[in-house]
Amino acid sequence: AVPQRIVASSEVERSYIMIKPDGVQRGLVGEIISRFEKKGFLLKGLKLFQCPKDLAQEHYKDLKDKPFFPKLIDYITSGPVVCMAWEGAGVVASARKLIGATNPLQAEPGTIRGDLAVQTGRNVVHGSDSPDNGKREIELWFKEGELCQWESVQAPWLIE
Ligand code: IDP
Ligand code: MG
Repeated sequence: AVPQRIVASSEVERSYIMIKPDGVQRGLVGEIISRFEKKGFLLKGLKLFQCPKDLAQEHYKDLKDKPFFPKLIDYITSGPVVCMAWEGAGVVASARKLIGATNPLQAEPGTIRGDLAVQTGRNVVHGSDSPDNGKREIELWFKEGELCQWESVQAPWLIE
């Protein structure tokens, strides 16, 4: 395999991870970020952001016909969210594992939702469900120039 650090950034897998308004209100920002940091993925973008309604609707457009859609949009726009772009081979599937099942009561202990939440409608964090959606969502939530090009000093100790 080609070492990750010499792959052009556009080819590197990225996931859009977002701490939802309940995670921010409950003081879980540091805890949630640290799970991804400790795992060894690379943080490429980070901001606290009050999401407008149209952006929330676009982000969740695949769910627009679900009965809970209006409540979901109210929830996501109810307070600031923390928007993040995380990078690394396999980051999308791995982040979904770290996050746990959509319903926090079914999420395994040790996962973010399994440890920190009790209801689907307040499940504290979002993670992209495919590399294509990771790219789409990062382009949706971040503007040109908001991502940083950098390399962690840990890289040689994480990737052989
Ligand atoms: P995911 O966040 O685990 O990918 P999705 O099915 O993509 O789950 O749903 C997106 C979000 O919509 C969920 O994280 C949750 O906040 C909300 N949601 C999904 N299903 C329900 C439901 O049955 N009731 C209320 N909210 C829901
Ligand atoms: Mg989803």
